Amino acid sequence: MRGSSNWHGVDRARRVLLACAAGFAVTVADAPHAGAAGNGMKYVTSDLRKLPSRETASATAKCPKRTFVVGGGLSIVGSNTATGMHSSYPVQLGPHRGGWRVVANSRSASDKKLGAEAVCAKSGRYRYVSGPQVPVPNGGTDFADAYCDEGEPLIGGGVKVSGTSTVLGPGENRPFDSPVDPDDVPQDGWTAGLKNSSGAPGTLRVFAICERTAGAHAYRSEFDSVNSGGQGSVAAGCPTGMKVTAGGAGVSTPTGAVELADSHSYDNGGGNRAPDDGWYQVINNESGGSSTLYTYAICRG
Ligand SMILES: [Ca+2]
Ligand SMILES: [Ca+2]
Repeated sequence: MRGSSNWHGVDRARRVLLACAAGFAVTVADAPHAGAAGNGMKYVTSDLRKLPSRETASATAKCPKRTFVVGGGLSIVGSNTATGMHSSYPVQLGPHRGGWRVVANSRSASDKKLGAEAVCAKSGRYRYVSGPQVPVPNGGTDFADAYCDEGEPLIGGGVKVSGTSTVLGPGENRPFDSPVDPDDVPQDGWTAGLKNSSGAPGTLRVFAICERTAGAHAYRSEFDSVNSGGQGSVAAGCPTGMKVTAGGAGVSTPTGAVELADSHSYDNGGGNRAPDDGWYQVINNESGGSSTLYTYAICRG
């Protein structure tokens, strides 16, 4: 089965409690010409880095100075079901520079390469919300969230998992819809889940990037089923005239039954060569049955 849907997933009422209880670290960034968010987006990719056999490796894409990181992702060259996402999250690289860092897992017998992508806005005002660090004991599964304030819609988000185990990585990583607001639009925050089977304690942290300027936003999802034992991908496109700022993935199977892999923006033509047209996501389905992958794209006019 394949198609479009409303935002999948049952959002957890406990998120509201978490948002109230947690001491979020919040910073606010103002552009030199705040106000007119416009349509200016830069898509920056890092140099390819070696992803050695049976190790983790990281890559960082740097936004141009005085732009604002709003999303990002990773690519694995020569990816297979033994390579996947460990972490993918925004970073501050200097007083006026942000970027996107990714960590990839390899359980593969051969070396691969990985690259990071950063999506950078040339203008606008943003709030960067770092959710609480959630401990996930060995053998356990837990979730982490970061909330945007009402009236400051989500424009991107990411996830950071601790450690260097090549079996650690988020089982979902996506925007979500608050259970208490009246709509079913996932503009309220970012969430991720981790099943820890590494043999050691782990932690999970989620970041939400929230837009403080007025503007048009669209939240899109597409889904398709992925067979057991294989890799599968789903692309979610933005409406004509809008540009993708970020994206993520949810799955129908329990967190940890599938591994997230490549996750980045893509170019569908549309009059330019910029990868501004939507979000592309790959999963490794190691569960015993088929799993449905929901790819999410956040788009801005
Ligand atoms: Ca909502
Ligand atoms: Ca394009």
